[in-house]
Amino acid sequence: MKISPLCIVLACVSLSNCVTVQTHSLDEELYYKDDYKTHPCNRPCEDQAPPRLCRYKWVVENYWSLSKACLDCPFNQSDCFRPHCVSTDGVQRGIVSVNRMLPGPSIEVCVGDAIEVKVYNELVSAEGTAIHWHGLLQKGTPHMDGVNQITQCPILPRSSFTYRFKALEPGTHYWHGHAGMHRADGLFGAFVVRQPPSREPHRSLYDHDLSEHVILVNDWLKGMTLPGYLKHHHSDELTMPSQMLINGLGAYEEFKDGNRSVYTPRASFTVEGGKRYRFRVISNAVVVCPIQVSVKMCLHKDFLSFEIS
Ligand SMILES: [Cu+2]
Repeated sequence: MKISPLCIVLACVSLSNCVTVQTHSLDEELYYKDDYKTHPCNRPCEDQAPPRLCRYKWVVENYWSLSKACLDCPFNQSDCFRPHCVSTDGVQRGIVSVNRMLPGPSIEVCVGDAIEVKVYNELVSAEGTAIHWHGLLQKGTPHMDGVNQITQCPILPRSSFTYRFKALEPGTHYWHGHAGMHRADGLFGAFVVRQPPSREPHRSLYDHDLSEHVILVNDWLKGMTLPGYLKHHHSDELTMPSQMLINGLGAYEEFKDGNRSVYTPRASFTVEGGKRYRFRVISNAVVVCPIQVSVKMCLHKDFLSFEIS
């Protein structure tokens, strides 16, 4: 059992949060790059169907964009989609990630499902962390809201904490780190709560509501946020984001003889002509908000694709 001195001083709202933190040994399988599309809770929501228990294992780490896991990315574009390759805007920098993904794993469930997320803190920076479930009201489970030092003690380094709550609010939400600058350094992801078509007020407006049509937008610095924040507030220079990322992908460009020759993959979304799609848009803006989103349509022979910038 570990209880940080700070927890005691601040008299945590729920002491049980402190005592359930436990040390652990990490299992390699936790580093598996989970494909959210195959999670059993990501399913069509049906009337009368019983709710499910939806479990996730997350490892919060300091990690690196364009790490050696990326091999020849961005020069070989397929390498950019290798497990644990976080290509972002093509600029190498430290990040804070869940399961070495950016954005982190999506949670996609049906309304009423029970959520269980075991979060391991493996930050080498020895910082505490917490995960907030943005948009979920936590009725009956306020101690699971994930706000560091307010509703829980931080999850200490080399420790874990299991969030357990019900997804009671249908809609497009997201989760994010709620300690230090973690949210700005990559600790965020989608949280979609669907409901049966009979209860979905917008159901008549679209034919498909797909995982790959969730759009997560965030502003992105060239380096870790803390030095940028300090520079912003204590020097004459403002630290403004160099890029916007869409689903973790951004615009690295290398010019040779005046021509763009190399670039990291951009987010693209494919739809079929004549069909209507629901797009769920999430902003994890930290410095720059509001965000303006524009859509560039590309008409191909038998399908339509578009880029968002
Ligand atoms: Cu939030």
